[in-house]
Amino acid sequence: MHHLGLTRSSLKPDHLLQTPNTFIRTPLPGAEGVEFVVHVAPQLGARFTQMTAEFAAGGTLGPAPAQRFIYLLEGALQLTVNGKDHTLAPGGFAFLPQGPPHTVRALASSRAAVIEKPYEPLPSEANQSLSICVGAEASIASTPLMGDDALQVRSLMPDGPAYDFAVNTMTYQPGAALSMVEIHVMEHGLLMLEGGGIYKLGDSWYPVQAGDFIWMAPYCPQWFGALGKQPAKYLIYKDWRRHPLGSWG
Ligand code: UGY
Ligand code: MN
Repeated sequence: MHHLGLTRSSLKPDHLLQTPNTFIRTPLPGAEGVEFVVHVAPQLGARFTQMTAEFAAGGTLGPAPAQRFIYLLEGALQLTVNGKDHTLAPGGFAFLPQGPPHTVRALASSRAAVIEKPYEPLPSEANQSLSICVGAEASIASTPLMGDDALQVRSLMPDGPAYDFAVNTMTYQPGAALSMVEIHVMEHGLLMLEGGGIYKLGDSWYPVQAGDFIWMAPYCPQWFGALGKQPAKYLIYKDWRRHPLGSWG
């Protein structure tokens, strides 16, 4: 079915809104039984990739070219790393530093958000050991953003000087909103998980809903307000804890 060229998707120099009716699937090297929607990549100016991996039962990911973060959207995945098996249920996640090999196999038809980022080492040798981290979002305590109980943040990545990106979920009660328009050096990859609302990106305002993906370039003005009768929730990536001048910092 076609829609006479209509879509909510929009690409501007400082942001991308990509809605499911514009998703194109692609295979990637090493993965079997998996199709990928590559939402954002260095080809667009981003310094990371974010994809949705759609697994058939038994499908496997290929080796990671960089640090890898996985958040399971639906289904069940088995992660094997350092000789240990972990089963991820929806809301389960894993951070895998660059280097130690791992395997990811779908125990059922599954969908996962996959974020990959080349590691930016600190100039000093200190504090550079990164730990594998496997967890479940439901067991992470949430904190209100800037004291607003209607906007709760869960940090899924370990924090510390060695880690160069963060992945959080943000849950907005109906009517909750960011308390300010943010403009910052970090870029974002954002997957809407539940509900919807209005996203301001640059000088544009977009209705957004579960299933949509957004990339925000560094300094893209951004604001979100949740609409509707159910909470709105998104998964959000940002680069973190690195000097903008890179190895000079
Ligand atoms: O962490 C963040 O910068 C977050 N508050 N940004 C956003 O939700 N657009
Ligand atoms: Mn932000």
